[in-house]
Amino acid sequence: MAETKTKAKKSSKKSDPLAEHGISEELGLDLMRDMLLYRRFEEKAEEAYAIGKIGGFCHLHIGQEAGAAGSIKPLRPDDYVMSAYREHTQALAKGVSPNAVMAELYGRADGASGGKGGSMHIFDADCRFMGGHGIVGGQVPLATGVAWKIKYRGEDTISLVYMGDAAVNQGGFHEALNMAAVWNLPAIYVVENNEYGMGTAFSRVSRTDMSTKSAPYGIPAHTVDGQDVLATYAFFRDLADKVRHGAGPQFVELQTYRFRGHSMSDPVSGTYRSVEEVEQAKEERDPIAILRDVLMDAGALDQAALEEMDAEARQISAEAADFADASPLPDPSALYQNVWAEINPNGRLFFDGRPESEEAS
Ligand SMILES: Cc1ncc(C[n+]2csc(CCOP(=O)(O)OP(=O)(O)O)c2C)c(N)n1
Repeated sequence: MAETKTKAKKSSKKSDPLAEHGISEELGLDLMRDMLLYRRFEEKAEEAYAIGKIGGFCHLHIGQEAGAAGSIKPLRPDDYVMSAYREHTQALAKGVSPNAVMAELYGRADGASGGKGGSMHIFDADCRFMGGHGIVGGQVPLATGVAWKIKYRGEDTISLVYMGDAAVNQGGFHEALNMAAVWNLPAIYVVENNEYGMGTAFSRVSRTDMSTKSAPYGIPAHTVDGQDVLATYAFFRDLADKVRHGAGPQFVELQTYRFRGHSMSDPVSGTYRSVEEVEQAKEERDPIAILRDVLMDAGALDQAALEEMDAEARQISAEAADFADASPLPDPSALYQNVWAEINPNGRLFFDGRPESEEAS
């Protein structure tokens, strides 16, 4: 009788994604907090752009938040992360403050890059967030260089780089992966496959599936549901550990979807995808709603707690916008700073083209 009871209980039991992925309720709630901040932060940026506070390019990550939260949280603070231009939330995930990210979007002196980089070039060496790169695929060889430096110096960090699906048809991607494979570098190449490169569907620019792209170089490929933050977190927790211990370079496709246009100046749908397609994705593939349901089913979250978290995320984002608005424009002299680097006579690298000391000149 007792045995039958246990069996019946087992078969009627709902799945428990937290336990399946070895993630505590506390960590699940943290991931929720992170994603809510990313969503509200991007909405604030969207609002600021609409009223002319932010100019130039601005590519939002709305819909893709699980990728940033799930893949960066398992990393160590001294691991390196590099990205393309859809990188605001990844910078936040790597520890760059919301104020510094927002001030950079506003082009202000207190921005992460001193207001000279803008939306596409957020950079913070202390957080080991190595940009923000506007050239499609341009960051891939650079991150490979970082991985080479890690190996050359015998460090135990890793270099993780994000790119969009369009980057895998760039020459630099292939050269970099080949070098990383030959030298067995501690690099993780992450494609955020949101199905479109601007208005071009990936299926129109590749005869083969994304998972084949690293095969010519002998680099293992992995496919992860990038809307499921728990699966993403668990996957990167294990992968980062393997790469740190010598597994060599890895290629990961995060299957995701963007809920907004390519950039702030583009329509959400347009001729390349229908309004219905976007609405369906919002309905079925919203990473925040997916985690909310898991946490509520597990009894770890209720509506009041969710609203409290959301209010906090909105507050941080609003404060970041106020901070950015109050920050001054960069001083004109900043134009001549960080322009080049030179090796001084002591063999040390210095920046700004200015010697570090009298003797060094
Ligand atoms: C070398 C280069 N070619 C063209 C562009 C113009 N461009 C900017 S974004 C983009 C599409 C990139 O799409 P994807 O890599 O899939 O990233 P997503 O925008 O979807 O995140 C293109 C072609 C560029 N920035 N760099």
